[in-house]
Amino acid sequence: MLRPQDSATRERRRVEGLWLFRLDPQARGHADRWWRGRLAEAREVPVPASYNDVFADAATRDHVGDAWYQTTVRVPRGWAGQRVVLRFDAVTHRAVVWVDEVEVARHEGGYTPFEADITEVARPGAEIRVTVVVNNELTWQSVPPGIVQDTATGRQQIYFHDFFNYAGLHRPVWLYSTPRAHLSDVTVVTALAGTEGTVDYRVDVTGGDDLAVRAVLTDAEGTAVARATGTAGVLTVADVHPWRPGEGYLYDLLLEVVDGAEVVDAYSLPVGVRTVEVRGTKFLINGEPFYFTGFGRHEDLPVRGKGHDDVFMVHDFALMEWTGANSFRTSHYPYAEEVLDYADRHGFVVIDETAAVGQNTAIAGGIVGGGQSFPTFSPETINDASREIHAQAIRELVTRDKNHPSVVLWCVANEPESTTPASVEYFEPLFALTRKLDPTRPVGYVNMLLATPDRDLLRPLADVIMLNRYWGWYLNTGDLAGAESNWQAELEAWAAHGRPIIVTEYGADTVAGLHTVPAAPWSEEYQVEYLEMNHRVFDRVDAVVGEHVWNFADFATKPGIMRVDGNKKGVFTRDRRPKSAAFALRRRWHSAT
Ligand code: BDP
Repeated sequence: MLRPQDSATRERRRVEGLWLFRLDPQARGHADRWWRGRLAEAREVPVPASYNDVFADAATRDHVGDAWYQTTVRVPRGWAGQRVVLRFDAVTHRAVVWVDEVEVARHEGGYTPFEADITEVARPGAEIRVTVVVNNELTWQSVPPGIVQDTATGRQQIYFHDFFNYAGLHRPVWLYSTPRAHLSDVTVVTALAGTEGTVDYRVDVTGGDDLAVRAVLTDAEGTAVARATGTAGVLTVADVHPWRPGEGYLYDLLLEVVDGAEVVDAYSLPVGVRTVEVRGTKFLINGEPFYFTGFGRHEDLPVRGKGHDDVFMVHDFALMEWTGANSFRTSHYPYAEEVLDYADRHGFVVIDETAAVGQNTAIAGGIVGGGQSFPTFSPETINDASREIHAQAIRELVTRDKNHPSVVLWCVANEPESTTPASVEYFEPLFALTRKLDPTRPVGYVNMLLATPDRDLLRPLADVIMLNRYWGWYLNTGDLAGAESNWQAELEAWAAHGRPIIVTEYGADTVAGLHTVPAAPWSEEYQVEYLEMNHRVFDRVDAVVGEHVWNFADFATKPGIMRVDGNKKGVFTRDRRPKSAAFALRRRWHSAT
């Protein structure tokens, strides 16, 4: 599915602003067919945004179930004869969409796009009514998982991950046109050999099998550097300017479907020419060892929740650059495509993660899960049906992000159970699927601290070892000397496997403005000393090829006795003010590069 764009043959418009909005706590909307007319008893809600925090009542914030959105939009008259498509970049966690009285789309999964060809129901020049029902329930058969409980006081959502279960129309909604015969997919794979680069391209054309395709690659100065024809081909670039970390050099690949002299459809794709490879304990980009500095992050903002916001996107990148970060992980779900485009253009390196977080009842069954215990993988909990939903999420992630040069590594799950034969059985096909979908990038999962090197069983499936470790925080709390020696011993055990290691999380909750002498947990001084201890350990273990601090900024979580107004492991506060740790990281990361 190609991202909408304006081209010589395509147009798009954003369907944003204030939509009508109504919660459906009694789940009546489907039976009463709320899509059949103007949504009654509706409030206004901004799109894109999470709905949870924009109002002032707990019923909206904590709503479990369906929420209805509705707007009207006029289909441009000039689109007559074109294909008309309605696309949602992300609706969390699932959606059904109607145009007027016709159901046009259903989608499971909160962080990847879906669309509907609405040509038959959208008459150019006419206004259409778009109704969306958003459901935010997490069950054993969703990614991420959860449990919905009916209690005497209402429905409650239990979930096993450490960030607030925001819901809504989180990213842009588009109405766009394409010609009837159109490009429907593009895949590029790039390679480097000395000063020469190659771009292998493959396109799908729908509705025009007999039409020809031509491809032109243009450099950043606007000079055409290679041309080819056909639905697949190789473009060779002499004296190639590679995409590399810190320098997001992009070519433009213009693809045209042609009928003789007539251009039937045109689509252009930014292309970064680079390679990625794991060799021994090294992670190579363009054949050179790469060391990841940066953060695990969240799409999380005051009031907007997980709503995409260009202002904060640019600001967050600026702050990451200021600290000397060269990379980040899309913890714990695929981020907005705007973020990946920005990373492409600015030479940021991205570990791209699915929304599979919380597939681990060893963590969930304790404090997080309200004291109940369940097997993680079983016919009654995470089962074959869940795995199929997880597989679909991987398909949608790879399909969406395969052409981004910034993406160098797929992460299939964060901290899943990884110590049981059931976990191997669950994950083996998912690793195989990811590799089949994209043979060009390494694949991994993020290991959690209970799955020590002697107990973890998933490592042989992964190309890279990714570890979340909290020595000095959850373990050896307040005892950095003890933490240092335990951490060193554990990392050496992992290093013995001869794979690159990225420490994908290390962090300490820190209340901005809390200062102590000597350094004590929750103070800014402790966060700094905690990070310095970690860095001493990393610098002593050659196989460590990356450090991502948890977290870039403080973020919202569900309420709990482990959290004070959310998770405070941010190097920046939720409103992006630096804690002392930000300056310490800046000193280390700028001197390293
Ligand atoms: C890790 C999780 C992350 C949490 C973090 C923490 O991957 O989502 O927020 O711990 O406890 O286990 O701060």
